[in-house]
Amino acid sequence: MKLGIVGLPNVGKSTLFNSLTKAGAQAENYPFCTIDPNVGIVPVPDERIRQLGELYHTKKVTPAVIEFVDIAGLVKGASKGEGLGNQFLANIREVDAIVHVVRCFEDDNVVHVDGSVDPVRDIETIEMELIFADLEVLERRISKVNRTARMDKTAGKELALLEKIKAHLEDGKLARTMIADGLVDGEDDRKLFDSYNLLTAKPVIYAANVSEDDLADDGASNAQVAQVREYAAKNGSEVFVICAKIEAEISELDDEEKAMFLEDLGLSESGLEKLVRASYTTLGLMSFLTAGEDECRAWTIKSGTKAPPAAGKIHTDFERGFIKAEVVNYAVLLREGSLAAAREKGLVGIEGKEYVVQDGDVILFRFNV
Ligand SMILES: Nc1nc2c(ncn2[C@@H]2O[C@H](COP(=O)(O)OP(=O)(O)O)[C@@H](O)[C@H]2O)c(=O)[nH]1
Ligand SMILES: [Mg+2]
Repeated sequence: MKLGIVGLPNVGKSTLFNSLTKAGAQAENYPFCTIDPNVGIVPVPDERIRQLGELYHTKKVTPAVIEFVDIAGLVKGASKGEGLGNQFLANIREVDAIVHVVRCFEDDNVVHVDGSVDPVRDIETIEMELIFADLEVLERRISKVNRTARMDKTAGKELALLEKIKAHLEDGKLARTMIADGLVDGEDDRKLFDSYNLLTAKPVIYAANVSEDDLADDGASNAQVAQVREYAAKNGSEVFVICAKIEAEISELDDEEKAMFLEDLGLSESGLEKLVRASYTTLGLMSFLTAGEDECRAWTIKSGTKAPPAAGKIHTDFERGFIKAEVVNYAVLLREGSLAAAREKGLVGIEGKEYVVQDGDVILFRFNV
């Protein structure tokens, strides 16, 4: 899963990105690497695999990971090539979801590109650029389909869809609200819609970057956060409140110091943990687990995934030769102390191809290739 961090300049994107990746680097021996300075692999904090690791005295505990990309250069006019313009837009096309950082903190030392703090105006500035970029994609497609429309009946149908999306965007609306509003019907249209890979069709999580003082009550007393929440609710998106500056400080601490620091601030979790949770819900994701002496590991899947494709996450052979899955909830396994003990009590399910994997399932796949 790949998340792109976007927003106007000076809103705290890099501060957030750096603290996310640095926190990742510190988390024990979790795999962490920086592919390039703007891409970081961040482990998904998961208490469950740590506990399973203890139970199994496992050699290696491997969390699920999220890839974050710090996408700089989005300014007014980006879709027309201003700033890093097109390069920036190409980077966004590759991500599964967008974390849109909006400035909700006052600080005279940090210049705002538009002179004042106004989160909804800022969101609209960015989303307008994304809409413009999508309109270009649509127009290119429309002229291509137009050329074949006379010979090809399905082209006429696609043209109607393209014009419908175009009109929606020209109204200043985001493509993803078409899905929510039921404006794309039928499997064929949905497939086409997805194939355009529109920027404004991607799920968005708004990260309201507040000052330290607004953190404890989750931004409840900050009027600007309320505006962001109202805006996000209209297009069915999540908001999470963060203080990038505090995250940067937290990322310097070890686990014990971190726990004390968070408690002092009246918080139960760090911004990273909140962000991971928000992105999981937004994308409809969850984790299943594998456990053993060699490795305890979390694997990310979409909610509703059946056992064979889940097995395929581990290895294609597991999916191809799938026979059955032995499944036990992680908490049950921890309580019983071993898989054998859980089996004896009949607490391990033997599941077939139609089994829908649940969050927190510990699974042993049986396969034959
Ligand atoms: N007061 C305050 N300053 C922040 C916060 N987050 C970032 N900044 C400052 O804002 C400036 C721009 O931050 P940066 O992360 O580089 O912004 P980017 O352009 O969006 O990547 C830097 O001087 C940061 O120290 C915050 O939560 N509170
Ligand atoms: Mg930056």
